[in-house]
Amino acid sequence: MPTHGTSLTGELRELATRLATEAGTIALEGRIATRRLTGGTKSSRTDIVTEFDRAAEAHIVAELRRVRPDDAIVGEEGTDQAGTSGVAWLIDPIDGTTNFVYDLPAWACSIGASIGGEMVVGAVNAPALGELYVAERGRGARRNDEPIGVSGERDLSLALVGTGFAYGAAARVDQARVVAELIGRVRDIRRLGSAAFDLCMVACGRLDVYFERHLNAWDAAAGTLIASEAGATLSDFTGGPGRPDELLAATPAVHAAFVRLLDDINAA
Ligand code: LIP
Repeated sequence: MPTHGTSLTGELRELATRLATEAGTIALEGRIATRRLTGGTKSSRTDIVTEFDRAAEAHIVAELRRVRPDDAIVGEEGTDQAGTSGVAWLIDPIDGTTNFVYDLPAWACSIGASIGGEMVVGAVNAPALGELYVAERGRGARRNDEPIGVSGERDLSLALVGTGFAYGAAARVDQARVVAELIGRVRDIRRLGSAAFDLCMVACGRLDVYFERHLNAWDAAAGTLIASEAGATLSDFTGGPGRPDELLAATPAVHAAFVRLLDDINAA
């Protein structure tokens, strides 16, 4: 079984970086060239998939199969390939598809790679903003190849908090209840529209906290590694291990206070 922290993780980092860049370019150039996007919906009428979600994933998968044919691959748009190498890829070709369709810039191509089930590389490319976030386990996180780190905020009442909402209306109503109860106890709320991008915002200190429920593994895989390598504390809403269904990332000094706040308002 390969181990991380070796030249293998360096190879995976370079591959994830290249493919996130190439797939992001495919999506961005397609968006610019296409006035009226075509596509369909998935879990609900608002859960959109476009031709460029599919084209970006197809490019990533074709390259992974060419360069590393024995790796496992799971992608949001349907790729589900078993592997024998111990390396597994989690792909969200366009995270923040609603923003992409509405021509809002906060969307990203997110690619994560794990070895033996442990995430070791993450790349999140936000091409409409010209920002590429990359992390390799144990080697920090970078934006456009410059080191990044979480904010130094220590006062929860001054924390800028990001969140998001599910595609199901009933879940969204409950999530909005939580936001309504916490908004008076933090600086403000931001709903940027892409979990991968939100996690990178915590990583670089533009958000102090990000929390969300009902994500998929591909939404969060790369971004959680980038946030963690940038110094964020990752957990679920109770302070236990984070997971896509209940994810919290925070600059360390306000993490425990935010967990207490979520408990106070019965968010979990
Ligand atoms: C999106 C997430 C976002 C969430 C949206 C949606 P998608 O993923 O990144 O955080 O609030 O509802 O799930 O569907 O654009 O890949």
